[in-house]
Amino acid sequence: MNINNINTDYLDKVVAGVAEDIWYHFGISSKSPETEKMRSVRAVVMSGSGPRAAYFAGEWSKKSGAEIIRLDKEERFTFCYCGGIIFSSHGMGMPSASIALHELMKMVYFLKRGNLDEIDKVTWIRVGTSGGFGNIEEGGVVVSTEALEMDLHPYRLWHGNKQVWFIGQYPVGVAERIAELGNSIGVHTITGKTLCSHDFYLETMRLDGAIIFDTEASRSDLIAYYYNHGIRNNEMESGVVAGMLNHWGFSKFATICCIIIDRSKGDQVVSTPAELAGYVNNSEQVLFAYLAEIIVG
Ligand code: R2B
Repeated sequence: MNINNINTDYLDKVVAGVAEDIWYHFGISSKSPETEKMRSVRAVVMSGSGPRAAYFAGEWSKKSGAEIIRLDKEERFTFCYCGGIIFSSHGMGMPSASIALHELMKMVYFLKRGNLDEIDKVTWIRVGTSGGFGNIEEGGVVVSTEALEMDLHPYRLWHGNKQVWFIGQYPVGVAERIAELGNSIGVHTITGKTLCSHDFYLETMRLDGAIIFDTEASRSDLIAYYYNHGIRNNEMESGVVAGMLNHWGFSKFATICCIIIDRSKGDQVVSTPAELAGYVNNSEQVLFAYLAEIIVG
């Protein structure tokens, strides 16, 4: 872990009980009694949608026999704790996901009483949906090796008039192991770079938004350009996930996304609800295979 990049001045006061940290968007604080039941957290699983986070917790409860602690406040994020795992939603897009990440990282620091070795043992996994860039069919799964924005540079933010840069790399050993497990259970799983966009329509070169920048030809050219740079899928949160977790120096984290549309074929998600459920189920199976290995095995 990189102690210089962690706001220890503030977080250590919270650990000591001198300050109360209110994790406002989750409706819980460092003084809430629920925290005592979450001290043995070993993984944080994040998904875009709240119902999906709750569903994951339900599945983990069936497998582990552990009870689910579910927080009442759900208008921003859904949060469940079950059997050593926090299951949380992060909403859509990097501004939303960054809020969830700040509060979840602070929570983990508090739960592990600021012990960096214990904090680093926590594995972070985002599981989501994405568009594929050519060599992977709908229902296949991509595990990110690096997250890049549309200019092929990693996540960055403005601080005043300066840009603050983050690192987009994912731990390769984790990504490769997840892909190996995915393939071993019959889900076509590849590793590759992920394009992380700020917009579902324009930045992703769609021609079906309210505003367009592209033509069919420019879209095809751009998809080929990204593919040639190692991009295998596109979603909207992997950049901030890698950026913030790398900043603290976590060693184990991943983004696992199923493909719900082949972007070289079009823009509209035309799969039926049953087909979509099947695609999403593939990423869930890969997730649970990995959780079984790191938590149970
Ligand atoms: C994948 O799906 C969402 C957009 O439909 C977004 O959160 C993402 O990354």
